[in-house]
Amino acid sequence: MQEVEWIWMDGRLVPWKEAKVHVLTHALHYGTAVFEGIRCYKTERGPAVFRLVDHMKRFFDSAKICAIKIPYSLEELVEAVKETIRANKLEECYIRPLAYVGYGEMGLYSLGNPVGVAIAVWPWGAYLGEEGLVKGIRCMVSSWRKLHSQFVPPQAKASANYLNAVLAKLEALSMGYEEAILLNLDGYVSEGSGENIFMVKDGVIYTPPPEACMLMGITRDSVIKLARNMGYTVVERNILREELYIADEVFLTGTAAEVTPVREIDGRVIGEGRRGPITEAIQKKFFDIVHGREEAYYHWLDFV
Ligand code: PPE
Repeated sequence: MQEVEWIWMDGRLVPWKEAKVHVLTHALHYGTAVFEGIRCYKTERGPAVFRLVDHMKRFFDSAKICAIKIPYSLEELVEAVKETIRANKLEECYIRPLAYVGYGEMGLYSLGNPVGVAIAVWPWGAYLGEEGLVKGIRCMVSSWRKLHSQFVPPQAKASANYLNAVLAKLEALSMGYEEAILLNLDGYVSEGSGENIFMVKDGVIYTPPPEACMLMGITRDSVIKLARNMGYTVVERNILREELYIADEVFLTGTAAEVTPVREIDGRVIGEGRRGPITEAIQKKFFDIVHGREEAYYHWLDFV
């Protein structure tokens, strides 16, 4: 990863290399941490963070679900994000807020341990490759199932949940694919290892509903809204694995992945085997919005 100068840690900016924790930090042992992934884009009016307050609200919601008490207010962390971007003089970056149960007592009961908060920013290009954004990527349906909400809460962006995602991602790459799609315990499509999923069939856009055990993505929400504003019908309903195979288009959404077309799943070519027209239209609109070229969506931008 590309290092920058400063990381915000527990209320102050510390040099990148000094942003460290003790090896007996609770979260390292038990995954007791929550995080966010946010992007800041270059616009004509300077750097702008996409849906910063919505991401921070989800950060606090994730913490609440996991009984992690963040010792700052939402407003303080929103300001801390902007301060960190300014301090590092970045025009575009990825932003990673993290709240973790720190060093104190060992063992599962952790309510007495301090909670540490960090905000790191760094330049991060296309998550699934520049070529992937244009040509589409190849995915496999993972042999790992998506975590069920009766085991751990998928709607919390909790570090512990990501072992599931990491296993699926490693498997997909070891099999020569670029990304994994996970089914849930009911056998319906849930999401990608780090993205939500959409499919297009006969001009209608479909995406799994909240009960499909995925993270409620902010990019997913943005795409549903902008697609509806563009006149498309978007339906939230359960999707079967084989429906993906015969879809006209499939695409993934996420802060890191942005809007990435899928051109192949499990060796089946999706549609024409390249970025489909509806995916392209949505992707173009998304990039116009985040880069500040759409005044109607300025309310989604937080200028640094
Ligand atoms: N599902 C999962 C499991 C997920 O991790 C993400 C984001 C999404 C859906 C999309 O959510 P949103 O970013 O709000 O649209 N994944 C983050 C972490 C990726 C990583 O490799 O780390 C991200 O995109 O920042």
